[in-house]
Amino acid sequence: MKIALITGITGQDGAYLAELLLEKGYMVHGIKRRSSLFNTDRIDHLYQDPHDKNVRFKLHYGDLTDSTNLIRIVQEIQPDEIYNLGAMSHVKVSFDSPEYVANVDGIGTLRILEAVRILGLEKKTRIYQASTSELYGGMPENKNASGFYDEHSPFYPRSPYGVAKIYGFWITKNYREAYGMFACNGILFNHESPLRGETFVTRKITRAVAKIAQGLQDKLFLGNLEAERDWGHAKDYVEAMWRILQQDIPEDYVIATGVTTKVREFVRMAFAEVGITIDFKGEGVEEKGFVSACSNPEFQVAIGTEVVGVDPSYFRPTEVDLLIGDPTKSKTKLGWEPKYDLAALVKEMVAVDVDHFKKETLLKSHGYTIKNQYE
Ligand code: NDP
Ligand code: GDR
Repeated sequence: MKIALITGITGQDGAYLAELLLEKGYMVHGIKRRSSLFNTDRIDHLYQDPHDKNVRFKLHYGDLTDSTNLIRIVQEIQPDEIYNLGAMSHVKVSFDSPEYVANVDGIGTLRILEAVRILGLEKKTRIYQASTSELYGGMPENKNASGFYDEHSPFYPRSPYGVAKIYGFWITKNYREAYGMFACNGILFNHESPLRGETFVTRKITRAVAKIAQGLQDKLFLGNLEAERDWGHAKDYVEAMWRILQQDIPEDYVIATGVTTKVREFVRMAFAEVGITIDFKGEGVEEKGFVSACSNPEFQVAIGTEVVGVDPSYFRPTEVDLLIGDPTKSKTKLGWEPKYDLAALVKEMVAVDVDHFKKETLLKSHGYTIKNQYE
């Protein structure tokens, strides 16, 4: 039985990857941080009682800032594969805690590589590093001749997060070249799902759509509506991570859909899922979204209602305007093919959030309240 260790197992990708590896018959170990509240919502359905026989899922307390802890865990479990997904992953927040993000996302990657090296596991343990399209920074002049970012495009990170991740990228490549380690970067473009953190733009939008449609929220405030992203589904992307570590030769791969869409268009698509048509008027901070039609009798929102506004506090000091990736290498070498397109992704995310808030409303109407930590 193969043994995998996932850092960041409590996050969006960690949860999908753990599911995938369990399906493939792996013993899955994950590192979770100690928290004063439960932080395992996304993986609670995978929990196995440690007293049971044949347990294949185990969590360990730990942190990417603590080498001693990482070395101990790697020594104890002797993993065949490590997926380093742990990170402070919010680009905007990285401007507020730049030193922390450098420590976790940058030096944290070094700590994983060193743990493997110190323990003499260079030839046994394969390492996946969660690199990101944020490395490119959306610089238009760095796209390839076809207008995409690929494995050869130069990097120009535009946030403390991107700068920390560029260290992670290069140290992974360096350890591969210096010590012959099977260490690979997946340069993943944005990927979303119903498990996406609530403060990333897609999930913020789908949750707000679900609440506005049900009369639980009046208005959604966003930042830059002009930003364009290459959005895929996290479920497809964790499959690519696994494939990267199953190759004969360690290499770096871009994982993307090759299609880019504006934030404003994502808003339109999400509202359309509940039968609400949005018209945008104005420009920049003056831009607003109004309901121009509401075709679903279940969700009545009056025509003309202002449901979207711009709040400059969500703008970033330096923005990544447009990202679009070229997945040719991953399609040809890994045989990877995404199953979801953006329409299917939006449909699933909105449906899950609508269902969630319907249940919450039902509970409230019967005198129960659920405290949502994100509100
Ligand atoms: P999430 O923010 O959902 O999850 C991040 C995970 O990292 C959580 O489990 C979190 O724990 C954990 N973590 C945070 N800080 C530490 C720390 N100091 N030590 C150990 N673990 C820590 O991210 P995603 O699942 O979306 O992304 C997974 C990885 O892929 C990240 O590295 C991200 O930067 C990268 N990435 C993501 C993309 C995307 O579009 N989703 C695209 C490209 C790269 P806790 O639950 O306790 O907060
Ligand atoms: P990103 O994702 O920064 O690309 O990083 P996010 O969803 O936060 O932003 C995407 C774009 O939307 C614009 N935007 C807003 N963003 C947020 N969060 N909130 C808003 O209200 C809002 N309004 C507009 C942003 O300015 C941006 O242009 C994600 C993370 O998962 C990273 O960890 C990962 O590396 C990259 O994707 C690839």
